[in-house]
Amino acid sequence: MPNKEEFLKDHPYLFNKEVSRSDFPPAFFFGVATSAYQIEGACNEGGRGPSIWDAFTRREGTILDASNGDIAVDHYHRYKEDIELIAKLGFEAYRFSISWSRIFPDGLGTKINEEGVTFYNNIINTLLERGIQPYATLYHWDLPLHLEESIGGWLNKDVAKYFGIYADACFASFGDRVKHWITINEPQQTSINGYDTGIFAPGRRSSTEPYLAAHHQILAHATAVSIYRSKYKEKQGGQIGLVVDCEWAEPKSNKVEDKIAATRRLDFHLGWYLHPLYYGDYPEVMRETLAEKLPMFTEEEKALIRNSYDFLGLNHYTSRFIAHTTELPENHNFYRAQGVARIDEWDGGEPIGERAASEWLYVCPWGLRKALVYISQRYNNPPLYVTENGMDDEDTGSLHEMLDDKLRVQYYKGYLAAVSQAIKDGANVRGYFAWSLLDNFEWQLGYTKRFGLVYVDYKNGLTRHPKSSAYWFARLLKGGEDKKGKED
Ligand code: GBH
Repeated sequence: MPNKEEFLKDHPYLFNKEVSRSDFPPAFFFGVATSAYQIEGACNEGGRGPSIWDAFTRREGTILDASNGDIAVDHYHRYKEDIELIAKLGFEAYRFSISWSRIFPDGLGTKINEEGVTFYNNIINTLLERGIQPYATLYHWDLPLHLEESIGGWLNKDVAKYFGIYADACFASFGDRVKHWITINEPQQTSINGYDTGIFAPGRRSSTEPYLAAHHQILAHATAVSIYRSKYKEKQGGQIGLVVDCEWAEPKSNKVEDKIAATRRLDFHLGWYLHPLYYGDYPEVMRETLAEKLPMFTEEEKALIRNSYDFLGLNHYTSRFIAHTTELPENHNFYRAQGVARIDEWDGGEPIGERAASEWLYVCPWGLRKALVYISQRYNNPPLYVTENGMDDEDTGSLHEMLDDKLRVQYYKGYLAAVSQAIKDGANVRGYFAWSLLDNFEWQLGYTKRFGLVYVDYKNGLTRHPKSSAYWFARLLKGGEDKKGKED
């Protein structure tokens, strides 16, 4: 492992006392992000059909606190109040996701559900009235349950066709006002956690299915992009892209085998999706390692997927040291395939960064700069957005304590400084979204972890209370002018 003191000497930007708006280009903007299943609730209202997460959360033992998103934080009924909050804090953009089964309840695309369209029209119109730019994600993990049950969901190639029909309906209904579209959020999580570790819906454990689920997500993405470009882009003048997630992989040592292992890890995580979108096929190292497990693209499909994005989004939270290894975990096919060890401490045993509430999340701002610069250099400097970045707290303290989220303020200071450095290094980063506006349903961890800038009081009518970090952003965005709340 690297020596902490020596390593951090090379990262002086982290020790800037404050970041300010002037550290970013004038056109750079700040937003907040959410996703439908995590906040909306109203699972049986407005004609919504069930999704795979409704079914998964009902299976015993899947969710830490046995909860679900039936009510979530009731955003479906409180969207006006929530958008009011976004405006009050001074954010200029809002990234939300559309629930596929609110638009097409059975996913097949035969009959559009007008109540679902009205709900998202209300959101979009309310945002625009407040001068907030909508960034819409078409898929944040909530596949219509009927598609899972009737055709096998992401394991069936036809899912790409149905996704195309759904995307088309969204472009037609909302594209006069939505100018930034994200097809799929973190395809890697659906592939690995949905089909390898099984901790996410649909909860399968297989050594081959993750590669099929990924393949079909790539085709679904490219199908939607091709529809947007041929039918809507010219008229509507918007942009469309994909959001990938990536933990930064820092080589454990200067040894060649560790450096190669770190690059291999990035190829398995980012390259799995970005190589097809850029070159038309998977990274060579995945073909070599996975052989016949990795599906093939036809020449026609290669032409469809190549260059199928106007921008890329990166969701980034944390980093690890990576070493070459041949001792591989038994129960995790994906790590076995990669031949890497993932290390969370410095030389001497100190954690790689301060631990957030989730076990996987350590505060390592330097990794975000490296990840952005890596994507820029490896994929020909595309327009980039940080589409998620944030940390969680354990749900322990009193309301008063939970609102004083000092570590989150530190987190954002460090990570924003890292974004500003990446831009100075030449990365074409155009905007940044904090995850998340509200405390919400954190998937397999239920409501036990809180990622919000705004506290949601689950025991008292789901009332919203901005945390110190929210006021910190408000001051940053208003250029230092003091609003409500106090400095940490
Ligand atoms: C994002 O994924 C999601 O887009 C968002 O919906 C979510 O709320 C946010 O993260 C916070 O988690 O349990 O050790 O196997 C980021 C990628 C995927 C990282 C799930 C952690 C679980 C790791 N995350 N993963 S583990």
